[in-house]
Amino acid sequence: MKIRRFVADSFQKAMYMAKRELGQDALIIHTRKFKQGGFLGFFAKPRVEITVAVDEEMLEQNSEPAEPEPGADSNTAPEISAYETQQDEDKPSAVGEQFAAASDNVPIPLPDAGDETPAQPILEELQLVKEMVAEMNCKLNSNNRLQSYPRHLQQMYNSLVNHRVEEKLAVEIINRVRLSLSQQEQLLEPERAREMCLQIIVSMIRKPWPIELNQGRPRVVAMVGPTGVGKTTTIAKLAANFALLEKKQVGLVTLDTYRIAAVEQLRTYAEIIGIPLEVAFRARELGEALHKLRHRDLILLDTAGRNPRDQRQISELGEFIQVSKPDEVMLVLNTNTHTSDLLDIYRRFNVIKIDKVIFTKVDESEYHGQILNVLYNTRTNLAYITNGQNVPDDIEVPDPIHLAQLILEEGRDNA
Ligand SMILES: Nc1nc2c(ncn2[C@@H]2O[C@H](COP(=O)(O)OP(=O)(O)OP(=O)(O)O)[C@@H](O)[C@H]2O)c(=O)[nH]1
Ligand SMILES: [Mg+2]
Repeated sequence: MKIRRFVADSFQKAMYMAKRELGQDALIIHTRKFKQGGFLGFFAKPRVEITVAVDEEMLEQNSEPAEPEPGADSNTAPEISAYETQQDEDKPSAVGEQFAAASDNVPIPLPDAGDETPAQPILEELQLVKEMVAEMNCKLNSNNRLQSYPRHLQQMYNSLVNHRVEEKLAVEIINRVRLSLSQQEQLLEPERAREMCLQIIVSMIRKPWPIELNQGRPRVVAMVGPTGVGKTTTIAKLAANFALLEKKQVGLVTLDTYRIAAVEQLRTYAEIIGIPLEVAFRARELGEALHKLRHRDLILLDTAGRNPRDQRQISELGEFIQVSKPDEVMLVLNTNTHTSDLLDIYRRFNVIKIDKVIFTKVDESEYHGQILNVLYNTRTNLAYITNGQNVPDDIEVPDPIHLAQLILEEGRDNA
């Protein structure tokens, strides 16, 4: 696979150049808008970069020069301000889209810079609309393209989408499968395509990263998240596993003093496991609590469930996090939540810098695509998944292959 970048002053011009260079079958795998040049942040020109992948076989077939655009010759062809070529198999890409017809649009000529005619804002708006239409065309084309793929690739796409993998991500996965197989393999080897698809999902999930203890000082881990997602139960599971199975010295601190029952909930677990629990009402007490537990191997910090939409609550949580300076902050997410909400929760909690995520209540969720969507979109590592109410059993460091199978194969049942 060859990956190339094209930068121009509009999406359309960049697409035109990519199409002329690489042919109709190239895939847009990423688009980005940015500003270039200017002085002290002023007068910078808006630029559009598209990253395009093409099968080397296809590139050879396309070595014939593409038909010139109507009305475009070497004099009228849009200017490319930067052009980069790169061979990079592993580079993560955001959205995989085919763009056969979209680039057929002829760019609207914009007035020269400095031309302050009243028509300029209208022309710019029109240009924007054309770009949006071109993007929508890309999406439509990707769906049309899918229909021309071998049936098992279409089924794979349906499985992913049925399993709540975002459509654009499912398209990207299927396109990556296609690009990594020869045409013959694509047509005749469905099992090979399935294995390739699993491999691609595994690479998107990445290696899970559970708690690793420090040498000579305690590892401090804070759990944060919305209300009722399972923070306290997850802490109890981790504490029991580290203390009873791995024979480590564990200590608990709770900052959740909003509800009496919350302290009692954790105290009950601490007593059963036989480990100390400190309660901190204010930042000063948090410092004292951590000092008391300084000889422990692991200190787990429980926090009150926070409404991600309440900035005051989030910044109050941030103050506690600043005082305790944990080695890692884990965002606990309920798997049974829509991707858009999960991403919103992540974005709002990430004000306090999230290091890893934990997905709880996997047992209650029929679908698992949300896990992939969040991990891929946020590029955050998964630490654990929990799959039941039993302490300490219902927690595990997920096996990415098993997770990928759940995402692909349970979806297939529903296809
Ligand atoms: N089915 C299922 N239930 C879970 C899981 N983890 C936690 N729960 C349940 O979810 C409920 C809430 O759990 P808590 O641990 O109190 O949640 P929390 O995030 O600490 O809640 P707040 O402190 O109130 O924000 C309890 O009934 C738990 O037993 C899980 O993996 N699967
Ligand atoms: Mg709790």
